[in-house]
Amino acid sequence: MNSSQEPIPQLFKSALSGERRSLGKLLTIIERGGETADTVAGLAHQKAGSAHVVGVTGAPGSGKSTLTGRLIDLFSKTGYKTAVLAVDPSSPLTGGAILGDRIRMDDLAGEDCFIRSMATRGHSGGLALAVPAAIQIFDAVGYNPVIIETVGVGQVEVDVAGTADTTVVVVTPGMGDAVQANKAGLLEVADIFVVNKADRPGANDARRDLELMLDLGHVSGLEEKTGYRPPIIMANSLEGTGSEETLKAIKGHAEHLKKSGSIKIRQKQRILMEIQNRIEILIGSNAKEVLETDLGIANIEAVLNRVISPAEAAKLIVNSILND
Ligand SMILES: Nc1nc2c(ncn2[C@@H]2O[C@H](COP(=O)(O)OP(=O)(O)OP(=O)(O)O)[C@@H](O)[C@H]2O)c(=O)[nH]1
Ligand SMILES: [Mg+2]
Repeated sequence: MNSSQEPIPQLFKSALSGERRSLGKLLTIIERGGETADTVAGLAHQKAGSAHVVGVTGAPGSGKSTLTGRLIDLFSKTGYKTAVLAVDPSSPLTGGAILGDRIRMDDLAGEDCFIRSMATRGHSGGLALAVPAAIQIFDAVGYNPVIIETVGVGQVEVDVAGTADTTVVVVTPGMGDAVQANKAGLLEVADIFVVNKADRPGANDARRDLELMLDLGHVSGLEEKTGYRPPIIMANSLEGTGSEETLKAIKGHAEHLKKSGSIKIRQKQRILMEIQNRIEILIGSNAKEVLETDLGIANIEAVLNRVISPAEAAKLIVNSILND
């Protein structure tokens, strides 16, 4: 049973019929993880598969939420129901921005959009499972596109962004931001660049840096293979300039993915990553229990008696579980 004591299928049914409170409850279950979360994710998986997933990533404070708010507005004007998942970094330093984000985005949000932030609560494994599950739920209940906002700092965030159908990387003028983004591995995952805060000095330099890096091929070989070059858009998201262009670029990239067949590759990539994460978590979380079984005890003995090494013991145990 879940905390709300409502059966999962019932919650799911009312979320499907557009009940926002039920959708919120399902997302809370997902966030908590465990078997119940897997049940919800399983139900969602059956109905998902039509939403376009857009990753919006970039340094803290670069304007991701402000831009996302603009995009929500534009999408809703053209009849799209947008869902936003703001993945909060677990760092207490940036934690204060969460509320601000929500208020800013909520100002622009109406009935036809759903905004949710999700915290890592310190365990990255939780995020690795909760984000794809949340995407599936939004998708299943009819939101399209699903926007994932992440701070592009850690590997998990880059992974989340990298498995979106379309990844928007936000950079700002000054302090070699474009170069920093390159170092963080963000250029490789970018399908669209937005130079935000273009009202500030140095915006053209940032644009030039990005063009140069694109010319030098610091971006994945995708460009040659598919004839797609990530556009660079200048934006002032406070005023809304550049957001129409960003929307067009997202639609253009979606079209490109469909025509080139790459959309299937991206979807497969996302599923592969989820299964891989789940395997790692499954194996990892069972490691301690396995050591308490006969198999574990026998191998520990063998290591203690110096018959086999710890590395050999671990391999023997894992192989024997996999062949079970
Ligand atoms: N001058 C200027 N300020 C902007 C622009 N876009 C956003 N801001 C401001 O920059 C600050 C950060 O904006 P957010 O949208 O919260 O940035 P964020 O990337 O979502 O921040 P985190 O989620 O905390 O990483 C806010 O004070 C915004 O008002 C812009 O185009 N120009
Ligand atoms: Mg934000």
